Amino acid sequence: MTSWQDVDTYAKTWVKEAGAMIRASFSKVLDIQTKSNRNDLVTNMDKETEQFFIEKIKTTFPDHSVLGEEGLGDRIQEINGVVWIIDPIDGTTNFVHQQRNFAISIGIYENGIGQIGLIYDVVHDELYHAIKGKGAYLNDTRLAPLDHVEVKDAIIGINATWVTENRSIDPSLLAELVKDARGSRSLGSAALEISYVTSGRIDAYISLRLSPWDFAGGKVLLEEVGGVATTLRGKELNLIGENTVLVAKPGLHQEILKKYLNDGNW
Ligand code: 2AM
Ligand code: CA
Repeated sequence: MTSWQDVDTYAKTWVKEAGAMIRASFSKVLDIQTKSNRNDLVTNMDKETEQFFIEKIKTTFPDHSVLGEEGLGDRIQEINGVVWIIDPIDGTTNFVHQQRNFAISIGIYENGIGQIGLIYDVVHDELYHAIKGKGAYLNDTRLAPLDHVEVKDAIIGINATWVTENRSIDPSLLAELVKDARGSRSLGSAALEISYVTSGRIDAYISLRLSPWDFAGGKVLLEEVGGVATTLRGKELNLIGENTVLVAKPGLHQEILKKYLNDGNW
């Protein structure tokens, strides 16, 4: 039986290797395509990076499965056994437009329980990592448990989409939150924004539409420092399919849910 420590060591080596390949790609011409619409970009690097992980995982851990954003892994209906939930590039729009503010995100789950979380900010060389029960780290520094903060002193990570007319939520609900908070920020990579909550750079992060690979790694990291990740109705996140996501420091999570989201009854 392989230990999580061993799996983590392999995963970290591969993440660093993939990061170096992505950095090297900056000097080459990218092949950019659109997926569901013209704002939904995918590049050859998204696909090549996912394929890189799949080959490494299948060779080293033949009984592990892979759920990847680009769909090159396994067809997964349930998180049974060990599943690597991978976003090879989270924040592809940033990758294409800014060559920064994107991340490799990996969550390794066993029968639905998160065991390892890795999020690599490729350009800043910041690796957020955690093994369940052993604390969360940013590179070599252990991250402190999250402290309490109220909305009025909080920085909220949120995309302006959710405070303007949209198909998912009445924008006036979250507009109130943004008005009451000390500030709002939008980085454009859910994985990085959840890492930022984990390290205390922001206090909460909200999205109305995320896929499992956007938050799987982040959820493991966040829970190691006492943070809370649920849907915007306060329910457990579903690892199969899309979710609304509210990630925050513990007391703040409750305050947002209760005061701005009517205890999840919106
Ligand atoms: P991506 O870059 O891997 O697609 C902000 O756009 C964040 O939301 C990013 O983390 C992005 O991930 C994710 N995202 C964008 N469009 C999405 C969609 N339709 N469904 C789920 N996640 C999405
Ligand atoms: Ca992606």
